[in-house]
Amino acid sequence: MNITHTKLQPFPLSPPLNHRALLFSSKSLSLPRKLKHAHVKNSPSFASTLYRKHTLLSYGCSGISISRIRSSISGVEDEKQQKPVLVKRAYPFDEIEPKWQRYWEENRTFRTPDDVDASKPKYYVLDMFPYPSGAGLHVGHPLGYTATDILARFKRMQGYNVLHPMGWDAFGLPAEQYAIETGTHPKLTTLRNINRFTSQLKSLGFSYDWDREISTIEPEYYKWTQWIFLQLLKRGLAYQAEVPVNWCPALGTVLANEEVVDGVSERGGHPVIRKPMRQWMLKITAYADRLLEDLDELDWPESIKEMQRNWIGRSEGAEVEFCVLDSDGRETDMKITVYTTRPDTIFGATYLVVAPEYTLLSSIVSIKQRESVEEYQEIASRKSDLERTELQKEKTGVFSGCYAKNPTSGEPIPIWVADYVLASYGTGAIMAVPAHDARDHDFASKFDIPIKWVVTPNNGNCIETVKAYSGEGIIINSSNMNVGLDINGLSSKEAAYKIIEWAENNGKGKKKVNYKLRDWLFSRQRYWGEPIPVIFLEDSDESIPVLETELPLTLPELDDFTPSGTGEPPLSKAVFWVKTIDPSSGKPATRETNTMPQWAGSCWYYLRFMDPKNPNEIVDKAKEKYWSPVDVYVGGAEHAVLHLLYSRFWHKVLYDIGVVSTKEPFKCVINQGIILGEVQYTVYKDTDGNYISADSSDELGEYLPEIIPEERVVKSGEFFVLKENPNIQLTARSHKMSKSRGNVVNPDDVVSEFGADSLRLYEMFMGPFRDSKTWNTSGIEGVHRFLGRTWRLIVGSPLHHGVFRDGTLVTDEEPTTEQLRALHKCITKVTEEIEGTRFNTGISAMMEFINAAYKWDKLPKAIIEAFVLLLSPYAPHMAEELWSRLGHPDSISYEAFPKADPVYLKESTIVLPVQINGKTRGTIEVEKGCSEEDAFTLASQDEKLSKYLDGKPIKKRIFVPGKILNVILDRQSAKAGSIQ
Ligand code: ANZ
Repeated sequence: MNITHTKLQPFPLSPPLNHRALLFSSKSLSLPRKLKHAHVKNSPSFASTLYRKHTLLSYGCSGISISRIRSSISGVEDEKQQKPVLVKRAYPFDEIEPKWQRYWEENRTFRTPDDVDASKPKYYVLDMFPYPSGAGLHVGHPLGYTATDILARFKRMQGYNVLHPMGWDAFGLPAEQYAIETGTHPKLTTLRNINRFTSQLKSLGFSYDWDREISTIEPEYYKWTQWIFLQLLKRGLAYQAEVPVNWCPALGTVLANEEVVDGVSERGGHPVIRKPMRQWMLKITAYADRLLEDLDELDWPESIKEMQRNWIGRSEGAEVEFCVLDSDGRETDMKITVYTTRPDTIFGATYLVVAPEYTLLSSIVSIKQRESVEEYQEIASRKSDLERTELQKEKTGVFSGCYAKNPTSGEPIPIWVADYVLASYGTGAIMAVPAHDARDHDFASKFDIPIKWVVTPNNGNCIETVKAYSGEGIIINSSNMNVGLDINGLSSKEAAYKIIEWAENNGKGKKKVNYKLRDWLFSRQRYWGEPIPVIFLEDSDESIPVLETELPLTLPELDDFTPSGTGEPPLSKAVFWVKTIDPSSGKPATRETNTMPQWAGSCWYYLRFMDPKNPNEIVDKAKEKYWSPVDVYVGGAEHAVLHLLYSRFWHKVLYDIGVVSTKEPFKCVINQGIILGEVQYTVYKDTDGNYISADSSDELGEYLPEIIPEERVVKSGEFFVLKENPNIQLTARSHKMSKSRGNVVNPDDVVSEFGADSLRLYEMFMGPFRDSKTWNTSGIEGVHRFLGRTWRLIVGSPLHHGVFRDGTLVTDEEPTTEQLRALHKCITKVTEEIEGTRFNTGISAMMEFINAAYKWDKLPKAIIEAFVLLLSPYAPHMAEELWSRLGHPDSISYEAFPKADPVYLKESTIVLPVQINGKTRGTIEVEKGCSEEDAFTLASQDEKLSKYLDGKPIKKRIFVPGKILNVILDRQSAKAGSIQ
């Protein structure tokens, strides 16, 4: 959505400009003073930018909209002097912002020195670094980035050494897909996108230390990603396995999960099947317990911690062996081991189920059933795990033709094949207890398998219902003295314990802990990723790690990025690169052609920022010790599980090998809320074109929706209605911003219209940082007005030709108590709200301050300087400019953040109304507990009140402490006195 539409008029009172008049009158304009000044300053680039802007403006060139010009018209200083009026601006953000961005860049203001002064406290504040997509920055990005920038600037001003870096998660699928379609090398596309992102980020004034910029695609960086892989390999934490992948025969390629939608390829809609292929796996499961336990210590949102706990999914139960029977019902040597969390229900296991991929399946299936089993396996191979479990309403399965013996009851039970059992969890086989497990109940009911009740609720009620009873309780129907087992009457817990003990004593099973967490599938059949540093000997296929000294193993150049068609990754086409020699044996070998997943580079980038250019080590020990852990890590909730879990896993491995000094990488994680598109109002019409009120039908889908502009909408009570017909209710909804809906807001447009400070402020002011919020253009106008008011308070209104004068309006006066009170209240609030990441309420406090300051006659420098310091983390460009106009030669960025003085926070005085003969004649400021006598003395000294009191006889005084002083004059004696 292009936001340069006519709705944007922050100053609706200004007369609309006539475009032609503007074109005409502007040509005669001389250069603005600022522009001349720029020449004097020997700053040709600045001057030329201004000159370009000036001319664009003068000639009404495209690129600057009328609304932009309108929006910059503001309080005119002298109406009479208006001719020829061109442009009066709210404040000159378009000059200030590039000026200070250039200043920061030239002075490397935000560089964190390489050698840190360890005597100072540190603060490491990190954004989840972006994937530089072709779409450029989205308004969602600056939400988190502004918050971290405020924190970084605030902490710098509080004397911390701040590490606030930015980099690029630059390997990824879109660049590769684009390469396949257009032949453009992914590196080119990626670098182009990085450049665009960089200039966009710079235009927002973020205080990143750009000297530390890293990109995961640079060999100097991925050298260390590969190094970590080798450390994992050395410790047995990286291994190879045959794992099912999404294979698309039509495209001849393996697809990532996100490229498969409803069982077909996203591109082309071709069927996708699950096919086992050799893959690299990382043994994250070896760290499952630690990943779980250490969550407790983290200052992370509870919701994320819970998601990680569920993802790890620790489950305690038992493995129990069931003996397979031959066709005559005799025990064979074959055993099926099941995993169960309810060993107490084992007497109720009336059948077994194995997953379609169960390895022993082909040896147990009967000849008669073979064909149907194979058919079933083929169908199941096309389904994802999610489709087989959560999404599958109707259970499916096929009898294997074979039986096993329930080891406790001794009864033969059928073995079924069903896809609701996953090969990848537990043992890939289950004992099915239809009376007490809902899935088994559905299945048994459908296939007419006996249901045996073995648990009753504690109250002993009859439980034979149409549904499974899955709770715990008292065991029934569970005794077989032939095997020495009687668990009847025991509680579920006691029974489970007894069954495990029995199984262990009889060699039939053992206690077992399982995790939902799977080992991490680490291979991708892709070009645009880090090469995996392993070679295979041609004669034996033995895998050999590349020597650490040979890293980085660089990605070879390729012209053809299309899949090979055989499932071999695109890298296999780089024959010159694939063929190699094993340096230790001299034997011919081939390189691994799978690459690493995108997660790899983002797993550890926070470490490299601490020491980004170190060629010899992943990170210098002392630097790591100083900067670790990341103090605040801000990003989207979509990374709650995978990225954050993978990083924690690698970090723990690095901790075990002594590379890092902390057990956890990120002390505090904060998720910013998402920004939804502007509210869309929809009105509905029937086929004859008549409006239908949204409340008159439950089936609005049957009518024709029409999106209408806000101008045609008015609020009526809780609802929105058509302005022209208030009987017609509308629907008002915010949607996720997306290209297809056309509701994407481009931050560049907002910056050119209102300036970066306004965008920063608006994103922080939209609502609580962690909540979802709806974009609203008039909201930006509001904060932009606040900034304009702040500017005009301190600098004054523009001169008639639209230029603001130099310097400020501040005076050297001593601040009054009232002013100090307003300031220190503001300091307290802004400080507390930044610390609590409640940025929106911090802004409200500054707005209150500006409102109060507009009532003052004088603006003491001390007060205004302190306010500018408070404003600087939020609106750094304006703050720098004001700071410099206040006479400071250096950047505001390292000035001390103001501290509130408690003296001014105490509400120690009150304003007391004073009445004379019952009529309020004025007020006095008194101490809270002030006595009647003191109040009266103050009233008599007050300039205004003394006129009424001077020398007059007083009949009585009525004093209500803290509320009022009423002085009743003695009129009689006054009259008598006058006669005398
Ligand atoms: C018998 C039983 C009786 C079960 C009962 C549950 C309730 P969690 O907690 O998720 O670990 N199961 C085991 N392996 C499976 C697999 N590969 N695919 C699908 N289901 C599997 O769940 C463990 C329970 O899920 C196990 O306990 C097993 O069913 C099933 F009243 O065994 B139970």
